[in-house]
Amino acid sequence: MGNLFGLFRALIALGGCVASLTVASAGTIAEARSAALGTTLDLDNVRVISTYDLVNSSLTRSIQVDDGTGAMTISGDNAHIAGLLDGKGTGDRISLRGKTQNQFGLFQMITPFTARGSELTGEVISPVSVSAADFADASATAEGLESRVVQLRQAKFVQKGQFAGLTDYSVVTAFGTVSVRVPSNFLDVVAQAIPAGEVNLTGIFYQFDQNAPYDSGYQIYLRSTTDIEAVPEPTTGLALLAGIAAWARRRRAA
Ligand SMILES: [Ca+2]
Repeated sequence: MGNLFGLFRALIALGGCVASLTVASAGTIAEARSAALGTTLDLDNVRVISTYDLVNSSLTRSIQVDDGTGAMTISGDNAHIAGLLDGKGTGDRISLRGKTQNQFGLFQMITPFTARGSELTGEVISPVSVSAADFADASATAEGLESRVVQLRQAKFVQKGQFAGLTDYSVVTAFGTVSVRVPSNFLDVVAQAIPAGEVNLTGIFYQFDQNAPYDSGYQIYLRSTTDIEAVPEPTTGLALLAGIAAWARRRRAA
């Protein structure tokens, strides 16, 4: 029995060697995107930018990574993702091998994964500032923003009440309306009050599009209550301006 097990392991190892010979040369996220879908390839030294579990399942999850060429989502069983992270988190770096996939327009890397290393670098992730135009159908910027941590400023929810999981919301900005999704029932934002006033929203730039050419369905995926920041009332700004004007008048008069 022990010998059989040993043989089995040897065969798996051999399979691994054979597979490694057929891995397409990649390295960067841009190279992964330009390869044919379903290609097994390497991502080298990509930065983990978000580890919030946005998959509505207790068994599978996703994370987002970026490098100098783009960002992407990595999806798999909890154990597989934990293996890739190897105890590291947001701001740290990982290298991996996986298979590319397009799921409803979202470019991803899926199992089988091979963890190829990780590094504790603790970089600070700054959200990329976006506006409503970035989310428009056939937007020229959307694919480059996909899977990035983004921030949409001065947005107001159309809906009232409480957030529910697996639900789309709309926010109105000065430059148009954007779709915001609570992608899972397991997030802390579920059952929290939908803010009535203006907010700055952080989240993941996501796509859900069931039809080729996959150039629509862009949304922000909310991850946590900490992604919602209240914007001070406009009157505060006006009061400040009035205060400065009064000070200037006094200064001139002095
Ligand atoms: Ca896409």
